[in-house]
Amino acid sequence: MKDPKKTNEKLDQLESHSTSNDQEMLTTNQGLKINNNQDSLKAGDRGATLLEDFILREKITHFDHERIPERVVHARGSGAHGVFKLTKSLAEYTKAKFLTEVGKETPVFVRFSTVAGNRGSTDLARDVRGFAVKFYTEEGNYDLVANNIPVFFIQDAIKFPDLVHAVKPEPHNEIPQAQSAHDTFWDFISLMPESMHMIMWLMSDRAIPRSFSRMEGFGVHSFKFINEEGKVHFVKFHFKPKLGVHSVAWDEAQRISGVDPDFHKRDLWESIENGMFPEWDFGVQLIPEEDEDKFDFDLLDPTKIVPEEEVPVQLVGTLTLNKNPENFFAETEQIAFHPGHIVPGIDFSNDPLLQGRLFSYTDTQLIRLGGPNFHEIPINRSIKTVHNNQRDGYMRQQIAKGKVSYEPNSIGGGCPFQAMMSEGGFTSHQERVSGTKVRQRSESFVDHYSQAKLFYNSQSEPEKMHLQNALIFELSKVTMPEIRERMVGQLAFIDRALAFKVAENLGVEVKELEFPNQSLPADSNHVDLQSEEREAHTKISGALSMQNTIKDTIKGRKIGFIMANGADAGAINDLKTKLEAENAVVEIIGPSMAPVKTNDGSSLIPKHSLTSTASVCFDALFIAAGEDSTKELLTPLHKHRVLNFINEAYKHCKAIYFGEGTEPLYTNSNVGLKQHEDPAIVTWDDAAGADKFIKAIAEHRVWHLELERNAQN
Ligand code: HDD
Repeated sequence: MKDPKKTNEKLDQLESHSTSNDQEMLTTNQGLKINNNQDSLKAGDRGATLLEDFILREKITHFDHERIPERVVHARGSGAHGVFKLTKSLAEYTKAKFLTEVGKETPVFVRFSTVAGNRGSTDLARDVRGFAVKFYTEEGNYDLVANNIPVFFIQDAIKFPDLVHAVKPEPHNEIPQAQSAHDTFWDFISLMPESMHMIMWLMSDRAIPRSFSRMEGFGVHSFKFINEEGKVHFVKFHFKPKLGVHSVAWDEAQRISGVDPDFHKRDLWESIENGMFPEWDFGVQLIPEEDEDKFDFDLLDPTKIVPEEEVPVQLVGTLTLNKNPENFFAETEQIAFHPGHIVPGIDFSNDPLLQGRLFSYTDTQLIRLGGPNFHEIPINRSIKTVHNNQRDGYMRQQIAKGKVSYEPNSIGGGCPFQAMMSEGGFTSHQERVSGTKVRQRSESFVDHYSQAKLFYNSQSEPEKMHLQNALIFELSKVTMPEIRERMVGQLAFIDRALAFKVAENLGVEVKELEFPNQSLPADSNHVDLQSEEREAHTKISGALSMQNTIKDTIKGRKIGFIMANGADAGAINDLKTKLEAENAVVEIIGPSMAPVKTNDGSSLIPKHSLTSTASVCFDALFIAAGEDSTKELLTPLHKHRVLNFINEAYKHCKAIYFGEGTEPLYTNSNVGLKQHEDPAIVTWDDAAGADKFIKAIAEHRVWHLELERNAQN
């Protein structure tokens, strides 16, 4: 565990805006001390309230105006402060200062989010996760407004409102919340072949992460790096979690949504409070400008990845989240990201999705945060002082001195003056462009299936099965058979076996699709989106399967210790010490919240009871040793609950360790019915039990035994 780094330049700046009520008296917003905050001012103690009561009026008025519009997408979010540390200089490729000086630390604020649900929706929705990073650099704010999926649904920003309208709750009845499993979403998707690659990711378990700290982040678009000499490289940005990429099962996600809908928010908060700071390697894929056309896809197409086998990811820095916000609204809610916040050395590509985003983000803050001065809200302020001639507007904070607010001027000595490039003045990359003004899509954007195939073919068998089941779940909720049919027609271009399996479950047939499938006027310049059968250059990419990510740590894993009176204190302490030495979190689950008396007479205070939590909230279970404890757990009052706990953990392929004397629990549960070797089930007779348990937890799950384990349910 590390010590939280208490200060950096951004946190110091925020501190100057912070207040504490500690030892202070209650006041009005005008600083007047309040003597009675319990009663309004009335004409007699049973009489009407007086309009004169300015204290009541102020309090109620402020309350009435407490809400601001939630984000139109990415409304539900969780954020944290942290630091970005550069470990390898990128000076050869970019002049951005925070990417050139090895060892340099840049303060950051990161906001994770779901996309479709409203602010109060569950963390566990099947959805893309936002991964937005604001770097407070010495050259101004740089925002990397990323997602946990490296591609996007659409190729052109003009389709974004259509996409969002399709996925959001249907307009006539506002159903369903935070779900893509409904008619309008799949209607749109089935008519948009360009979304197929993204759909493969969205239907995979990547869309139901175990935690924010166990998911990747991707800048999606190709951006540009420009070095001191003006040389250009295309760049793709990556964040790779040090804990590996891991997800929960869909069945689990649905259960967690009920038991703890703040599961991801809580995990992030508690990890940071416990000093187990979430960390990511920051990496880049670099492509010299002259190699732009060397791929079998267009680098400007946001529905494509650059396979890591073709361009390796170079790891150049570490992102660490080490401090929770002081105030959710002031920081996490009011932070305003924008892909257009860049610094010298970084520039945009002509990706039409990115180009449209460059308009949207400022525009949305104007309505969400109420005016043009949102950059002055403390969390949005650059650590570099702002100097320009912009003035006034709602809620202006800055007091600009002097009578000059224009440029050029002589009265103010010409200040503030323009910076030369050598002084860090930003200039856009001078790209040569020529063309006819057209409302058209490039033919190089027309291949929609080969990377969808690449993703599907790169998945392990259990991952493929989960993806297939997700499609069956989602499309079974679609009420209109013609949409289901059109969708399996799309899947047939990706994998015929997948399409047939899904179709069989939906009660529809796989028919060949006829294109064009969009209702466009005959004279439209829109290229027919039918993609001829193509194969991607890379056939399988190991980096696309979560199965291949880091499995050598149990840091931050939550282990439930189930126990009742008489549990073996020695065995509990031994295992707890071993797990905590590896930075796992041990939480005691008792039959109730009453202290558990162990066999040495000491008491352990449960954090949960069998009724207040569920096995879906834990990564692994230890059924604490002790015959008396087992007996109590098997009394009619608790038996059903404890067996349900064990059976669910078993079904979800988790590690379970049965201590000495727990055999009756083992045999009464579904684990006792198992007829196969299972490395994640550890029993009392295993001499190296603790080590085996730790290894199994690090593996995350035995997904490959899912069918066998579920056969017993
Ligand atoms: Fe966006 C928010 C990521 C396409 C318009 N977007 C938003 C957030 C993330 C992304 C992480 C939440 C930021 C936060 O936490 O405050 N968006 C993406 C990615 C995209 C993408 C990775 C494609 C590669 N977005 C996209 C398009 C448009 C928008 C094409 C519009 C043309 N996005 C917005 C927005 C939001 C937003 C409406 C809502 C709240 C906000 O901006 O501040 O402007």
